[in-house]
Amino acid sequence: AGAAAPDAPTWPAAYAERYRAAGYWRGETFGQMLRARAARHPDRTAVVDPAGAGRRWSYAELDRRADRTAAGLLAAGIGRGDRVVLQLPNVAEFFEVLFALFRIGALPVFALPAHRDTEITHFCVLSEAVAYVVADVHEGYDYRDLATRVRANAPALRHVFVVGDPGEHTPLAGVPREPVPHDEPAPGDLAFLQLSGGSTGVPKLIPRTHDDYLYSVRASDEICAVDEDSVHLVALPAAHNFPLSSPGSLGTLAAGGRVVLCPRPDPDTAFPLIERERVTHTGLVPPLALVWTEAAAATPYDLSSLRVLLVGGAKFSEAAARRVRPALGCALQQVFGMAEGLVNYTRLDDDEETVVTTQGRPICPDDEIRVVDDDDRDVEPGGTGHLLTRGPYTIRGYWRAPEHNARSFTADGFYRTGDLVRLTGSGHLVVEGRSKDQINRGGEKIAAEEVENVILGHPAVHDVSVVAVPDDYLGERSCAYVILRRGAELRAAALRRFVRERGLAAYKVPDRVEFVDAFPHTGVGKVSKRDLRTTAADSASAPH
Ligand code: J2J
Repeated sequence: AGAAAPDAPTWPAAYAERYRAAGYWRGETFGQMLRARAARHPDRTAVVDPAGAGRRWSYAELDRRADRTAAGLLAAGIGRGDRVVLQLPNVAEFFEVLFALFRIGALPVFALPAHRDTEITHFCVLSEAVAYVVADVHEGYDYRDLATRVRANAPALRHVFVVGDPGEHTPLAGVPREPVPHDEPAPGDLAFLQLSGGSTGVPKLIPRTHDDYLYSVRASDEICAVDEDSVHLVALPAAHNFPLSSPGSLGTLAAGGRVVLCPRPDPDTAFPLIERERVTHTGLVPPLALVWTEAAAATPYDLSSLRVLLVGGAKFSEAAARRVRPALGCALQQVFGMAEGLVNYTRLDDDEETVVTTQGRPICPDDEIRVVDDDDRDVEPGGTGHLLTRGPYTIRGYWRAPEHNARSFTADGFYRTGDLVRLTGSGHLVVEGRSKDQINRGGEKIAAEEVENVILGHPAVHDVSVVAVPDDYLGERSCAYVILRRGAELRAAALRRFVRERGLAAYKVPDRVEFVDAFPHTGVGKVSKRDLRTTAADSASAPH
């Protein structure tokens, strides 16, 4: 009998050895990293949380809190290798819990505040999570009620910890106790499970190790000029891979800088914080970068401390990219990254044309890039094709998903990103499109199939196809083409409500619903999403 498939496929020994020898994997965990920073400069500010009555935690304070919460989690029976779904808004406790989990070797599963019943239940069931950490109420939504409902469907879930008023659950503030000696994870162990943007019916979990992620974070610091004096504003949801690691909050903490949490990413909230905290770095998705550049022209706030604006998550148009420096007075770095690993940045010393027309080049000399046709043959130099990649911080497979892995990775371990790119002479990548069945709604990823499955659950629906429609502001919006059952009646608004009530994140609710009699088909009888997209784009640009 063959050995059981591992939860998380890993690098072959020869690659691991090479990555260690090259100094990428340094044998340090995130728990040790924070310990070292706290020892070196205990009194420097690590985290500023303007929402929580203006709290400021020093490195020593964050270190101490992580230890105490770690002890509390251990006392609750949570330990090395256990999964814990973490769903917190941009509050200081996010880092307290995160580093507590890192220290005891339990694996956070990074949910986003927008996720609802369907997503959270899936994460809990798939990961067999033993605990779920939430806020009480945020932006008018009660996460304690969500936790109660999720609990009923997730048999392995033993604890719900609440930051704030716990309701029927356990207060996070109630768990801390005196630090206790415990097992520490090894640097090669998994550190957490990140979410995949996805292109299939259910989201996949991405297993990242301390060694590989710390490398990507440290290298990002160097590329983005992050050091002890850097102040990073976390404007996007803190748990997303971009604000977490490119270079993000973890990059800033690894450098000994200061992390400022922004409760909402709008200029009215962010600009006063930039002035007050003398923010030097932040990261935005393209639609927000557009809003900020426009707002900067008339703002009374002093934004002169800003040195670098990172823009990524979706394609940033050249026209918009050109406006960043004049409007905000800071450098632009485009970042094309993915939670599965590979991250590309334009460099601070790249010429202006490169910065505004490309999505950057890989972090690491050992990031292997292939641009291939539909049959996995390399395209001509400069040609557009599918991006495949392999390297020291790119996963070799998703968590517990062997069948999916057989499709998403080549036999020799390259990850099929689903992005269509071309390489410039300087080795920079230009994102030209996408082959995966996904909608990129201003950086928020929607797997068409996940939404289609929910819509198919409506009794009036015979068939559905969800596609992207171009949009000036978000880049793309979603449109559901629906074929109703014979004689059935349904209005667009009712269908959208149905999707929301099924407990899907609001950003996945189709922006538009079109009722049709049939779908265009490809030669082999499959629904042609390409033709549907063309139809959608034509009707979007036609005068109404
Ligand atoms: C075009 N498409 C882009 C870009 C990501 C840094 C930055 C972003 C992410 C991220 C990240 C793009 N232009 N500049 O994890 O560390 C699309 C691609 C890619 C997918 C990954 C990071 N930047 N994309 O967005 O896992 O399609 O990570 O494959 O959410 O976003 O999505 P995600």
